[in-house]
Amino acid sequence: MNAPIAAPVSAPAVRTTCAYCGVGCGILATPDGAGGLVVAGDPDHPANFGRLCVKGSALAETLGLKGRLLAPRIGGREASWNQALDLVAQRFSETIARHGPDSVAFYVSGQLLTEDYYAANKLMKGFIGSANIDTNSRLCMASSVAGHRRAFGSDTVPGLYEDLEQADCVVLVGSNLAWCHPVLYQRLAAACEARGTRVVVIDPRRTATCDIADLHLPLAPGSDAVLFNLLLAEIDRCGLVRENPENLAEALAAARATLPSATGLAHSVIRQFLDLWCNSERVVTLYSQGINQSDSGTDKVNAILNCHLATGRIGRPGAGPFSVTGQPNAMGGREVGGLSNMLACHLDIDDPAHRSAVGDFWKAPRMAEKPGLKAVDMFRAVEDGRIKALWIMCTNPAVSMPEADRVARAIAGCDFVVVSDIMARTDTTRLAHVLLPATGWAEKDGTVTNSERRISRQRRSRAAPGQARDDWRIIADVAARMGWDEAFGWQSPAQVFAEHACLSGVAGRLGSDFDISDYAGITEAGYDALAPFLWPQAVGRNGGRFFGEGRFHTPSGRGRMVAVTPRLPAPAGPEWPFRLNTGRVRDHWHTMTRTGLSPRLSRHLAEPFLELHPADAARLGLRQADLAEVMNPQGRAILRVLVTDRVAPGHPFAPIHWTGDTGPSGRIDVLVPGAVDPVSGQPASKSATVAIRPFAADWYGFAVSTRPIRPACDYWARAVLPAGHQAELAGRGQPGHWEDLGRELFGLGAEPLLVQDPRQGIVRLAYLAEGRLQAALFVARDPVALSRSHVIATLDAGCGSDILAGRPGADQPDPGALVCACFSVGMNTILAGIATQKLMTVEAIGRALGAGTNCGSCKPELRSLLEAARTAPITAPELAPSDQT
Ligand SMILES: Nc1nc2c(c(=O)[nH]1)N[C@H]1C(S)=C(S)[C@@H](COP(=O)(O)OP(=O)(O)OC[C@H]3O[C@@H](n4cnc5c(=O)[nH]c(N)nc54)[C@H](O)[C@@H]3O)O[C@H]1N2
Ligand SMILES: Nc1nc2c(c(=O)[nH]1)N[C@H]1C(S)=C(S)[C@@H](COP(=O)(O)OP(=O)(O)OC[C@H]3O[C@@H](n4cnc5c(=O)[nH]c(N)nc54)[C@H](O)[C@@H]3O)O[C@H]1N2
Ligand code: SF4
Ligand SMILES: [Mo]
Repeated sequence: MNAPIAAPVSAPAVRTTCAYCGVGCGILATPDGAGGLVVAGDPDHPANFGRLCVKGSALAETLGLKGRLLAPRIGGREASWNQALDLVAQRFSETIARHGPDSVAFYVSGQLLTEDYYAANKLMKGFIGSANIDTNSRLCMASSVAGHRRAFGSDTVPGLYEDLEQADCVVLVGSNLAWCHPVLYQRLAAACEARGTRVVVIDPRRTATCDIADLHLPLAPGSDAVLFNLLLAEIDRCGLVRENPENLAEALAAARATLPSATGLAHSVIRQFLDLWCNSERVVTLYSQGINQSDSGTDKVNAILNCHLATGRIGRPGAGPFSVTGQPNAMGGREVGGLSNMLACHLDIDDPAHRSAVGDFWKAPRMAEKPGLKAVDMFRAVEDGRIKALWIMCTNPAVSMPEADRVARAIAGCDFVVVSDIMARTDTTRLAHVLLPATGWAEKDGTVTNSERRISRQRRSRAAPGQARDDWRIIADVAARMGWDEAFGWQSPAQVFAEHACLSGVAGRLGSDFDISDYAGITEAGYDALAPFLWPQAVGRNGGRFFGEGRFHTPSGRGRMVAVTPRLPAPAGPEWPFRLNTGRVRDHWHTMTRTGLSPRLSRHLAEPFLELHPADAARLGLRQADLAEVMNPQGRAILRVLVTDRVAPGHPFAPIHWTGDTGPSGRIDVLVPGAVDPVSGQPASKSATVAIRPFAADWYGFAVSTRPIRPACDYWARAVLPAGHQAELAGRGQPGHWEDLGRELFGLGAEPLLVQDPRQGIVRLAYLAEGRLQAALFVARDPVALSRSHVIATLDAGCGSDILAGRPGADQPDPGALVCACFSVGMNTILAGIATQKLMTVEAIGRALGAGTNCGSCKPELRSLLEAARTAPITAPELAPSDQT
């Protein structure tokens, strides 16, 4: 892949917002005249000021029609919209009539736009009359929401992004900001450079984010509340308590009773952290899934909030707790009340006055009277038949839910399942009776809210493909067929937005912090032109920080501390001795239905893996690039071993992204139990206990092909390439004739070039057509060692039988594993540059090789290569398990 060079274009740029993470970067999308888009950062957007990370800048590569769901389907057969909508409305109405409103459910997503989300929530909570609508935000933000509500009396994020730039100290807890919120990370890194901001990373793993850390606390997983209780006790000891929140004495007593040992950290390291936090008036504690995704997640959140409440370091420039949201519209979902225990506009479903205000506004025939089922319980109710009709929108629970196999079975066994998605084949769409094709990013209009409460427009720049429709319209069409055409009679997303804004005014009068009633009368033109703005936005209230004056949404108006007695994860027992940490990689998004389409994004880490400490690896007899079988009573996965001391002994890490479609034995949530936080109902997705052993494959393979590869062996993982596809393979037993395996994999009948050394178990096949490489398979008894980058570069290019050597000729350099995705710069190229051109800094590498000069996402890796080159010659690939040469 060459560098992304903007083509000359004439059509005007459309201002929109990124499809991916909660940073919410502004994008300028310009039609390229050939059906595609050129994507650039919007220099005027206050979230990113022109920056984009690698995922955002690769958005244009993911917009093709390949794999899209282009027409409704019933039972696998294409159907008309009328047939599909009639069927959905009829089956939901019948089920409700026969079994009551709680016999149906919606499972939705923080990737819906606010208008979509508002429509779904209104239909379920006001018209069907159940609160059985929950969202993948339950797996993501629920503990933060619950913690905010306990502490502030409302789910309010107090701070702004600029606080990260104004702080003297930024503490990142359970957040891999460098990979998961890259542009925010770059803003922080720039502030460090400019004003020497001190950065602390609290994470059991040494992540790429540690690149800018002054201090890394590799605490024992789950012990965060211990650490923040120690901090609270220290705050008190130093006389830093400035405020008088509720429960101060109780929280302090609990804090004083907490012992440091459970953190597993050296005393001196804890001391440094306490001193740094206490001595920094301007301190931001930013947190994410390392806090939320825990069976004590809400307590962990409150242990953090306690420290900010006690010191009054909240809602002031450079000071405050900061829960960063993951999905592009996680915040919008909270605003519309998309969680089963919320109402709309941050109102409370348990409060009769709130229910009747919303009911009156909606002219609702049947308001939900009580909270509905939370995600894990919802799928259990699907499993045992209490839920008989389920509509899943914009999320892939057969992959991403804990107990994923059980969830998939539950969906498969449900009487009636509807899935709205943009893609035809996901692990979840496969299980649906009715599939509804939705428009995706760049094809739809609406709004999203980012982590700092900034509402931005997503704008359409392309026509809807096939028969795809906007999610809000699909929901409204079903609602109309269920008899509520008037309440769902919107003609545009602007009208939905205006209604939501109007309702927020009602909520504002009831004391809600979420009030954007200034926009209640917004016109189509106003909506088209809407510039990014912070909420609230109403008479006398606009934007800014919350709680700086010490007034909260609790009945007393004071902040509320929570006495936290840390609950620690039970030690892993002898049978399942490892605790499996899970999370994200730099270049993929969740279940990869979009990032998996981009060759550029698929090269960084092309295979599911298990990061394992060298001591564990030695004990288990596992070497770099071996396969490991990871199992527990719930499920089993097979993963490529990446031996690294970035993880602690006993605490391996695996990414969440692989699916039945890209790597079926890499589906990590089959191992994650359905244990949840008792307050928030959020699953503990980062702490499954597992056993690990070598997966004894008899053969390993690496394949490339210009056409899709169809593996059917014990282990496989595939990825797209610029000129086709690749797959890593492994199996037990001998797969008979290798030519047959080739035929099966590639669907090619032609005679391959073949070299074979049966004694060493080596087989190499290459299929050439007119001198160009169409497909190749490299098999060995051990993990296949060859130059993958060379083979990949040769695919669909001219070659001879020398391709079977699997490495470039002596005269050609081998670039090695991909590090910089934007400019396709490999690790060997960078190491060679460090060694021969004496490149000593990230900037020097950028000047000489281009790496790191576009989106900057790989800078932490460049720095660690520099560091490694300084301390020792590198022998094993540092990052990508897939390029063992
Ligand atoms: N590249 C990329 N970016 C993304 C996403 C993506 O899929 N890919 N997804 C988006 C979404 S929806 C989300 S929610 C965010 C998530 O963003 P993050 O929360 O930053 O990402 P994770 O990798 O899930 O987990 C963060 C860290 O928590 C650590 N951790 C595990 N257990 C503990 C613990 O007990 N204590 C502490 N302190 N840390 C612990 C892990 O080691 C991990 O490094 O990312 C968003 N951004
Ligand atoms: N073990 C473990 N499990 C986890 C996590 C973890 O850290 N560890 N993290 C959890 C978290 S924080 C999250 S957020 C979830 C994410 O998990 P999911 O939400 O399941 O993952 P996605 O791949 O983002 O699924 C989005 C789906 O919506 C489709 N889609 C995209 N755009 C549109 C659209 O405009 N309309 C419609 N209708 N569909 C669309 C996509 O094709 C895709 O199928 O995973 C959770 N699961
Ligand atoms: S940081 Fe990257 S993924 Fe997140 S919004 Fe910005 S460009 Fe998109
Ligand atoms: Mo998330």
